[in-house]
Amino acid sequence: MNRRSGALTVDGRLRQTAAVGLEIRLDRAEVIGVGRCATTDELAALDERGFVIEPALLADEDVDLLRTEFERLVAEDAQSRRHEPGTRRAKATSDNDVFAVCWRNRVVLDAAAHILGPTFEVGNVDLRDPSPGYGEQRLHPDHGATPVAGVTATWFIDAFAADNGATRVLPGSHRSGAPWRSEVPIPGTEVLVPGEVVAVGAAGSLLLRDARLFHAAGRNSTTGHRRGAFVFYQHDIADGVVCSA
Ligand SMILES: O=C(O)CCC(=O)C(=O)O
Repeated sequence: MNRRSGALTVDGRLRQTAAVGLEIRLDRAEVIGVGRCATTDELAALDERGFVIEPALLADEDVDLLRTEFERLVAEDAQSRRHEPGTRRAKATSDNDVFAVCWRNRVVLDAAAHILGPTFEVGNVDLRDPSPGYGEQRLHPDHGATPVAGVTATWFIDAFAADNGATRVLPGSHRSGAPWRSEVPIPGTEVLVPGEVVAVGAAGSLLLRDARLFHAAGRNSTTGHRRGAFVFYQHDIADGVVCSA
């Protein structure tokens, strides 16, 4: 099913006709894009390692607004603690003015065009906050059994650190696949897989990754928040594109 639900009109305004995927054409990125363009080094890192971390890309004022809006959306969602046990989760739709600063970011739009070509879709913004003592996942890509081209932007609404459950990534796994066979149970969460990198950074930083890259949230071993916002760019965004393991 084609979940495409909106498009940019010729004058660059958004035409939204339903939920989920919103079509973006790169030639309109100059109109809707916020901030600087991606550099060739960033795009090369995305190709080679499958991810790149951009420190403190968002201004502190924007991060403050995102935190407030995050809390509002979680409070508004009666199911926020039921989507994934031990976490608070909610969604911001693409018409949410506060989270537009995330999905319209020019570095991310350029990266999506680099991987997907000049036309692609962006999904809702997924919000996730693992509660103290929870949140660890198994390594997984952002697709099901069949690899799907895409880019996922993870925005750090709080600082991501090794002890609060920062995302773990397996460099190069977007090309090689996981280093285990599918019939072998995916390694658990307590033991790091050799080569894993923990994506840490200050609030406002961005983890940009190829959707095929194996990654996992860590456990939040602190008493604080580890709020993150996830934006998915693929050719055809289906609802529930996040594959939590
Ligand atoms: O919270 C994270 O760091 C990763 C979340 C994730 O990959 C997921 O929920 O599928």
